[in-house]
Amino acid sequence: MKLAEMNRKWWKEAIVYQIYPRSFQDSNGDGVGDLRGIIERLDYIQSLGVDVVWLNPCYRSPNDDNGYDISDYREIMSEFGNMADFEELLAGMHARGIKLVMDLVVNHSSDEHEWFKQSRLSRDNPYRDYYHWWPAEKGTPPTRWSYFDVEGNAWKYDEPTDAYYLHYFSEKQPDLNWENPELRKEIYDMMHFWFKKGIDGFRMDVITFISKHDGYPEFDVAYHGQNMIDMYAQGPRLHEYLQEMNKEVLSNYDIMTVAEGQGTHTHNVVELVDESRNELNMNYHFDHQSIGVGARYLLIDEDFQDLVKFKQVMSEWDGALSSEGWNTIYFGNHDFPRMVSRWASDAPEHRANASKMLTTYLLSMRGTPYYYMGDEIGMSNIKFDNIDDYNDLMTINWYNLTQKEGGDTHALLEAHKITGRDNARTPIQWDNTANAGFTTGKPWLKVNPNYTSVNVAEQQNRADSELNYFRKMVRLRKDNLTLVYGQYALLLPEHKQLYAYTRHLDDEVLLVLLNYSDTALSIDKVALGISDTTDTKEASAFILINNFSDFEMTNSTVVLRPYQAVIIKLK
Ligand code: TEU
Ligand code: CA
Repeated sequence: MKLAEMNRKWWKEAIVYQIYPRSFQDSNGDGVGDLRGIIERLDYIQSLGVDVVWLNPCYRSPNDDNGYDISDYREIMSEFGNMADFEELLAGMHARGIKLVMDLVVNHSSDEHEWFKQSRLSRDNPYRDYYHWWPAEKGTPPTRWSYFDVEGNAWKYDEPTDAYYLHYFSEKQPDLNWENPELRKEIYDMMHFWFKKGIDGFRMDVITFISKHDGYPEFDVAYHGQNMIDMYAQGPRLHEYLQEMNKEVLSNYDIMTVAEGQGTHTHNVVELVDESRNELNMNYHFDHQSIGVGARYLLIDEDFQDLVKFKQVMSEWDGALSSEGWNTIYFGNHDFPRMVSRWASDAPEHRANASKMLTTYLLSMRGTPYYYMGDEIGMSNIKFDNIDDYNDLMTINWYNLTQKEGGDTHALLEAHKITGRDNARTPIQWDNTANAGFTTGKPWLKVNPNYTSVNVAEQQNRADSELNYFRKMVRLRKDNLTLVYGQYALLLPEHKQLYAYTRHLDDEVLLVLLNYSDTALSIDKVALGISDTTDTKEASAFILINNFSDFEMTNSTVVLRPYQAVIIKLK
């Protein structure tokens, strides 16, 4: 790989930091994070060195699904502030050289959106075709699975017009009908509205689901339940709509786009992100997230940490996008548990090193890293014991459904201690004062009790903190284009504890060594491309980053401590 031959783009070289506004900082004591809270913390965000902030939805919403149910796309959620706050936030970011990417949620709206209120009034209302309706006289609608429905049924009967409407998510999130050109035009106008305000891109919520199959045919039973996701993502006009959106809106601005790529796999991702197709810039996949977990997010095997499988998935994704398109790398976001609990270890003796190791991974792979707020201080899962502590409608619905079926609710709760979405939604731990400095009121979701020791204030000036390690790793990536564009090559694919790879650009070769386990390892030097005459002292001179203070080699092996991460410049 040669830098001169790379198609360089700012969004390929960017590090994205995700902010879930509800849990970042509360400015007015109502227990809910808000835009003014983010404004108060802008200097902190800048201190991280990140280039882009992705903000979860902050539009007007009745909050059935925390902002993913939008009732007005051109207004700010009252709990979060108002448009003046938003403009101040955007200006504050731009003044600090940070770009702002918003969430675009257009597979569905809220049932409280004016369009839907109209649509359900009568069958001949002008807004009727803004949504998907199945008239009751045609009988029971074809099976469609819903993520957030208590019955798992995506059709909801609506009395006034004796018809069912489609909702892939909760019944308060009716799916928009993209087949209707008027609806598409409304969406494009709304996107222009935000781009004209100066935003720098969109993360597109379940965008792969927007095209529905004509006449809603029955899908093969093999695609029933959660498997329906793959059908949802194969709507016949998906690419036509994205190309139209690109032409009408995206191509007019210097912005970035990323698909939340449900149902996207290595065999079809290029259709979405190949530049010559003029659709989207990036996609994030879910293939690694399903390792070790099954339906309703239950743990399906003891071997939850199947590193060999993980390496294989991530390497295949790198390969799929090595010549066309561009990859993304992430462990967690507001839909997944805390990365350190899910992918490494939050045991007190390992948490800090494990989270630094995962940070090293995210920021040394090819693809744009999406880093979730709070991970920079190594926040971990809260692990609620009680269903009443949960706010997330997904956990609550699945709990109710399991109860209704006479299933094992205890097992569900135990599994959700590892997998539940609320684990990542607990407030940011700023300091060791009440409520971790997040709010002076009662937080909307409990603060993780470990805030007394795990918090920003404690880590801010401690040289070897997780926070300062993150800043250092950000700097390293920004200073080394090899970490951005370099060829990725996996070493020792069958190793069950070690994830090792090289990144190669022009004449430079970097070796990344990550111990993904809680036991020390010794690995044959030659297998890693380190000459057996190199000694510890020599190698140390070429270490670019290390989450421990030392690094050990014998004549024939490299020794890694539990969760140790090292990047060595080989050439
Ligand atoms: O997520 C869609 C989605 O794929 C999730 O339902 C995911 O499968 C689940 O969280 C388990 O990981 C997007 C948003 O990110 C999510 O927060 C919303 O709830 C959902 O869309 C509906 O808008
Ligand atoms: Ca508030």
